[in-house]
Amino acid sequence: MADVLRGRDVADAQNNARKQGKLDAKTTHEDSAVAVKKYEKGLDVWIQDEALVWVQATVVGTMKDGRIIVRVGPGQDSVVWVKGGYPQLCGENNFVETEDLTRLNPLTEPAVLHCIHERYKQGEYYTTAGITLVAVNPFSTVPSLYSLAKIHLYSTAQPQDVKELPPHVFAVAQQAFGNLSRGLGSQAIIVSGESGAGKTWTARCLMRYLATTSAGKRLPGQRTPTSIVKIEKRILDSNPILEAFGNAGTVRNHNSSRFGKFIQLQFNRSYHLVGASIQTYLLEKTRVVHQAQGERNYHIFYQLYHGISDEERELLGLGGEEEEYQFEWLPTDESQNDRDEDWSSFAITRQAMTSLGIGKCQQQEIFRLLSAILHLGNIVFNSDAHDDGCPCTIEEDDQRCQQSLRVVCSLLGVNEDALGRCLTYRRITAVPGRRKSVFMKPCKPDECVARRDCLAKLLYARLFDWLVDIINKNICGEQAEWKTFIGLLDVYGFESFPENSLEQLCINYANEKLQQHFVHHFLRAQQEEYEEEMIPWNYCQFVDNKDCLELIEGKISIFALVNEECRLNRPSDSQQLADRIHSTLGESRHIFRPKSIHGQAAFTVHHYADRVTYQVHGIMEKNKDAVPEELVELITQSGNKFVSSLVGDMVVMGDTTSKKGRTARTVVSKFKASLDKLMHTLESTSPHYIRCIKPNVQSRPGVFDRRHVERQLQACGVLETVNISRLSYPTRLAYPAFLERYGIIMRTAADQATSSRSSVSSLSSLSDENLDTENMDPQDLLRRKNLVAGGTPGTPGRRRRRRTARRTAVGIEH
Ligand code: AD9
Ligand code: MG
Repeated sequence: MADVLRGRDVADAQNNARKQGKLDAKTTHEDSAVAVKKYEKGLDVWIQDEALVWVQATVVGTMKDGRIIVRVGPGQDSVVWVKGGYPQLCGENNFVETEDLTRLNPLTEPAVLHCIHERYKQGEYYTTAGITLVAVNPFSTVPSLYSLAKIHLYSTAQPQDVKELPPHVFAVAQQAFGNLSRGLGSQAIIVSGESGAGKTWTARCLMRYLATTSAGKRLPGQRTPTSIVKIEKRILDSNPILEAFGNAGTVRNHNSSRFGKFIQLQFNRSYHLVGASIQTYLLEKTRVVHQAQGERNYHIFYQLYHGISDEERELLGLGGEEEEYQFEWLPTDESQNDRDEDWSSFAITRQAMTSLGIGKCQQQEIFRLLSAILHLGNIVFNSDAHDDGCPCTIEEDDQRCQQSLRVVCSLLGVNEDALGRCLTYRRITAVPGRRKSVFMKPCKPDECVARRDCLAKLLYARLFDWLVDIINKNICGEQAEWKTFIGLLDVYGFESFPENSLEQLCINYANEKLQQHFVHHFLRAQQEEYEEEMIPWNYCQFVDNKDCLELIEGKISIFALVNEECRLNRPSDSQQLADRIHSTLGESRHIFRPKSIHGQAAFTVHHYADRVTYQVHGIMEKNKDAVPEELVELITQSGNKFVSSLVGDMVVMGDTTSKKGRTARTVVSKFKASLDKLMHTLESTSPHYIRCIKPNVQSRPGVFDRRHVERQLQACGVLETVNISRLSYPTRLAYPAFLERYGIIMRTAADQATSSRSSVSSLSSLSDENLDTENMDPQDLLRRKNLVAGGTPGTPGRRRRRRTARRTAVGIEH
């Protein structure tokens, strides 16, 4: 209570200053703190620093021109002149390493950074920031942090006590589960953060916690039914499979998820976990055929390569006992440790597949397909023939290529000539007059390479979808069985590379969508609610990214222009598209021409997190994602049933419609539709947020790069979240419920006879004089006073909150 009041002092001063015209309407909390207090001698302040971002200093005096003289450094020996209004106040509890950022006073950027850093030094990786949890990645295993004892601690706490326990991902999971089991409907936990920040790790912890605790929610002595144990195991087993096939080592993260994932954990009426369903988003297919410098292909290829037995190796065409095959698409600079890890991970992946109903035979089919994809990468084309004016062919003089060709054909169940023809010729359909004529045109060498890559990407992407389908079939509960769910969202973090293409645009667009969800559902909803209720409220500035989203996905937007260019189906011209984007959308303050991009067609988008420059070259081809019909036909006619079934129902991504009458949609259209659906699902839940923070770019334990952390805190709006949470009332009650609980303090029955709203108003201004102290037992009096100060636990879910708020004019401060 005292902390909140101190926080309010600053806010009150802000309001007074505003009334007196000293501050404009948008001045933030911390600005006001600076404006209302003079830089008195001896005052502790934060000043900006090149290396440490913010350092503490003490005011020595002020100059006539407004500059302030401060002393900095451990011995307070270095004197610096800084501009007035520039340093941030340290406040009374400047050295507090609180586990709840809302208690910081004054709440400033340096204080938040300092607090998180100090906690990190003490091995405290979780900090509460209003309704979000800030999770700093330790980059080292801390077993005690996720032990069964920890799970027990959080799962056995009473709902009102969970918030009193140290901040933790388990606390978030427990709150979500608590809400669910109190009948507050479905919940969602949205995990965000940049690549390598720990989203997937966190999602795994949440899954494990929820699976373990929901199994434990039985009466003492009652055994967990075997069917439930099985389903929990299967749900957890989906992780190693998805990570093997969808994660890869990148320069930012050795286990980077190259797809987005939303998992719904389904609960029945008794709040037992009865199933789950997984939705995946936009797998990065290109990685199968192209790995940037220092990056790896998907883990499963390495696991297979290092993990299978010698007999299997022969069968899969991966080389004999002595022979080490080299694969173009398998960059290998692994140490023995990596090999051992691949070997043991492969055993886990296989075991997980078996647990999920993927039998030995099907596993062999999968491995055959993976081997075929690796061999496809070794097929090369004879460009000399093309230079001599002859059709380009598969290289005949290259022994490795020829061997790979044979292995590919045998594993895929296709004919060598047919494959060769599909890769080196393209079908042209012309309709002169009314007669349709079809002829085959030889491809140029780079076209042949593109067709080979296209085939590999197609097979891998279809295999991934097939796996997700199988997993879902084996873990999904009967629709009639489950009533509510807890959704866990783990999507790729915001990305900005030296070269960014359609993948980054989609990934960053997804992050914009999530940011908007956050802004809408917490920041804005809360502000609007207070305005509606006419509850005293201090204006708090926050960044709404609506305009940026409109620029990307609106009616006239980047996506619309890219789609239109693809529909026109003319030879792609990057410069033309870039010019159209700039001339049509140039008015938006979120897009501009990049300064230096060496003559390349590009555009820069100012995202909520950062500015990113996208190269237009290749965007249209990626958006069409066209698969030549000949390749699909080849695979459909394969003698291998597993392979042919993968493309059985495929709509050919040409330009317009398939033979089956279904429209082949572009990548951005499909991605937008799937995200809209996701947002719709999230709308129906009460959301919880976890912001993962990467303490350094090298992924090292014990290193806290303050500038890197500061940038992430700013980008995900932690400061704004804390500010709003701190200025707001965390508990809401409907008038009748409030009276039911606190009405006993009223002096007479007559007081309670008025409307519940006015009774509540008189109660909220209760002081000692209003209490019927004369006839009261002193203990009772104390208890009643504490009741008023203590508030009530629990925060209702979003929907209920909105309904309740309309009938509530009182907020109680904890
Ligand atoms: V990406 O956007 O998929 O590239 P994530 O998912 O945010 O990324 P991930 O969860 O994969 O990052 O974490 C990166 C690595 O950090 C993990 O492989 C672990 O080695 C490490 N990590 C993350 N969180 C923890 C933790 N709580 N304790 C220990 C952790 N190590
Ligand atoms: Mg991940």
